[in-house]
Amino acid sequence: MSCLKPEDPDRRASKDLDKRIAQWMKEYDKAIKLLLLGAGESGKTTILKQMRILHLQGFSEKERQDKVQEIRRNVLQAIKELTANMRYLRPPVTIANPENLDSLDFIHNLDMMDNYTFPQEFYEHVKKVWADEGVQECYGRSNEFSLIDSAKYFLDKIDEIRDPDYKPSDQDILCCRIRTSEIQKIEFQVKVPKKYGGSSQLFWMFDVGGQRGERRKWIQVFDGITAILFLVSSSGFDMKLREDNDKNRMKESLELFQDVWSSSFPMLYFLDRDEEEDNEYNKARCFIRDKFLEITRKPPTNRRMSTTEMYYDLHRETKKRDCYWHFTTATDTNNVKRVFDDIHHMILMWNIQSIAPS
Ligand SMILES: Nc1nc2c(ncn2[C@@H]2O[C@H](COP(=O)(O)OP(=O)(O)O)[C@@H](O)[C@H]2O)c(=O)[nH]1
Ligand SMILES: [Mg+2]
Repeated sequence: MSCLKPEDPDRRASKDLDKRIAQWMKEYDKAIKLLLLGAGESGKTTILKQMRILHLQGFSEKERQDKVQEIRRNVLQAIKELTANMRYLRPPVTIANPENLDSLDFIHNLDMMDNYTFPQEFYEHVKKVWADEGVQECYGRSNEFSLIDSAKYFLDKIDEIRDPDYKPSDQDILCCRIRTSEIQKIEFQVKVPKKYGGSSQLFWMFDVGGQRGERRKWIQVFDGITAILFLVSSSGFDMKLREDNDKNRMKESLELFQDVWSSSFPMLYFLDRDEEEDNEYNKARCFIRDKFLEITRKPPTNRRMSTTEMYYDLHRETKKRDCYWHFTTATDTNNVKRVFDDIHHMILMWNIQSIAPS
């Protein structure tokens, strides 16, 4: 006669949990969908490029070749924006060395043509103008007008960029700004640490145009999003929007964050960007962080993003919202890797919590 021992309740619970984890691991193959949001020029496309460097094969020779013209166009845009704004500053600045006036004229007369061929003469003029003390003073006040972030980065390396055999580095590609107006999606696999079951996890990351006119497109990718990565440029607190010169960038970003926060998405990361260790800058970015965190602590408001109300209501019932923030530099691959590892870890923890017996 055999005697069946009643099963120890703890063992049973543990077995149940194993089963649920196994089930979860099956589900787990499904993609984790991350949506990058933030105002224009907050670093969304840069983060997407970092994912390609970190989790895919980076950029091919052909892509590098294609970026050459775009980087040269960034040089042209930077020098045009700088020199065009000198006279509009209050008080205005003028060119310091009159010998550079011809070069200034040359730049003023250039159009932002797509097919401009960038003769060597172009670089000579740009170099002279960029070195001019008046232009440098204007650069020092570039928070007073719209200037592409990587202006100094590219203008300082003009000798490399003018080389007919110039091959952009990863950093050059990260710093190259092109306006994104379509939704872009990349897929990549990330290794899961052994303690969480090993194997790998599929991620989808979406990048959408951040400028105002493009926001209605966001709705197309909202469905099934795991988390939103919201980017805020910490250099934007004293800058105006490129698309609306009366609007402060941080204010715009706060309003957008408020909208996204009201949307009740399951999890929300707030990334902030910065690279300077300077104490004053540190204080400024903490101030910015606190402004955004204040929004997350307010009781929910009825402010919503138009047509998605029903969707939001659905999620409000069932999903828990968290908000985590990081200071990060989107152009720094190691920094982004650390932040992304953190995000991945949080998602794993979040999934484990959602399957744990209550
Ligand atoms: N200095 C600095 N520049 C950045 C950072 N993140 C992005 N940029 C630059 O800012 C510009 C706009 O970034 P982009 O990713 O195109 O912004 P998006 O409009 O949100 O997609 C690009 O030239 C980037 O190289 C950052 O953390 N620090
Ligand atoms: Mg973009």
